[in-house]
Amino acid sequence: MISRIDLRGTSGDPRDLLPRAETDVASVVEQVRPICADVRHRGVEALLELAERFDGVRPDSIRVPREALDSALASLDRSVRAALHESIQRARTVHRDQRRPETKTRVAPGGTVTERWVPVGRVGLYVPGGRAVYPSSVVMNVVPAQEAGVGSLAVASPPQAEYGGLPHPTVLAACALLDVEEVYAVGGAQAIAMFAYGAGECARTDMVTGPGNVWVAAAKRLLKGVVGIDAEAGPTEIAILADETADPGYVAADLISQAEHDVIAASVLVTPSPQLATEVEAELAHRVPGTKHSERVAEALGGQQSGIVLVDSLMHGLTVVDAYAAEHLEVMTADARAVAARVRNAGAIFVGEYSPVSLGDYCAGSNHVLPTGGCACHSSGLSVLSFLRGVHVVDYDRTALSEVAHHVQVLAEAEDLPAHGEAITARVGRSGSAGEQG
Ligand code: HSO
Ligand code: ZN
Repeated sequence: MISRIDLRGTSGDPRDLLPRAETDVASVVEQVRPICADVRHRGVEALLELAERFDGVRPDSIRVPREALDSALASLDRSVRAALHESIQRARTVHRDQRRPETKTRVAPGGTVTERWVPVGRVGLYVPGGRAVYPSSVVMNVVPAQEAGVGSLAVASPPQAEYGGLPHPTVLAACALLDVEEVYAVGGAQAIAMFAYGAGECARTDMVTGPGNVWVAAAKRLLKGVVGIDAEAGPTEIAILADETADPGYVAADLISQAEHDVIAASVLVTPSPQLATEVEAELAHRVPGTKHSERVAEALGGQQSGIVLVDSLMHGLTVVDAYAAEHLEVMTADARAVAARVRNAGAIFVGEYSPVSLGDYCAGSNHVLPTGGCACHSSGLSVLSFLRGVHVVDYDRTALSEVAHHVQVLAEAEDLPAHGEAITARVGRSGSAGEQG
């Protein structure tokens, strides 16, 4: 069911040989454009009509009433409540440590540059609905925003016909647990447009984050600039770098765990051990039929985006996983810590046999909103830093300005921007001596 890709004996950049999902966001952008324009011009009325068209239900109002949040929390299963609570606590512990103190650098006597970290003012968090109901994603988006000090925070999630036009009750309960009071029953591209332009009670936001399907990704691509975005989240990926010491049952269970998300999810094993490959194939054949979403899993594992990649050695495997830059990378090898320390490109790294991706999805304390599609070679997952801006505060006195004036004037002239130089001359005159200073 899962294909093999034999990279043994090859060298160089393996990217074109590796399996990868292709989601065509660009082709959807044109369909999303009129939706965004409609929300921009007709606001709430457009949102209600779009809900009817795409979600099959017209909510009573786009704003979820406070009572609906309270009652969702009151009727939340006790063990789910306890688990969400634990997830929130652990995420808070980790994300709190990501806060940055301001740094003040004395560049010259009388001249300082301070980097001040300022939270984004207002953020919109998108939480998917429908088949994927992820209260855990509420936690992973809200906690870093709150820990960054974002003052105003709204959540949007699609209205569900079976819940009378409200978002899924577990999503609402998670919002209530996190003290998020501003929640909208709006889904898909139109939710991103609502956050970008504002509509009715929902004031426009400065930034939108959160996962979503290809429509959400297309809306983010279209509205980027009007509003800040985190990333266009693609389908979930797991890569596992494992050697002959790995437990094939664990490897198979973890490949299946992320394949469960979507038929286009990617599960990739990279191993120098043909024996492990064979054992994992046997484990998959044994486990897939027994798992609840076996059809979806089988399609994901059998898709061209998944595979077992054979490599010459662990070193070769490291080259391959770095080139792949997986959203999640598990390292299940002898001395896994040392091997993991050599990895450069992955959204998150899971070390050894007791740190599976599912732990990170819910309760490790790490964030599960991570770069997909190879973006881990240049981007990070969601964190407190995603919601902070580093603002440079430049503070020079007259002496400090005089001391460097000549260099500024020379560079201004070199760029044929003499008015730049004149802004300095107006203050400290034309300084010739700085040239001798070097
Ligand atoms: N693995 C997903 C996150 C998730 N898993 C949510 C379960 N619920 C993408 O990182
Ligand atoms: Zn997951």
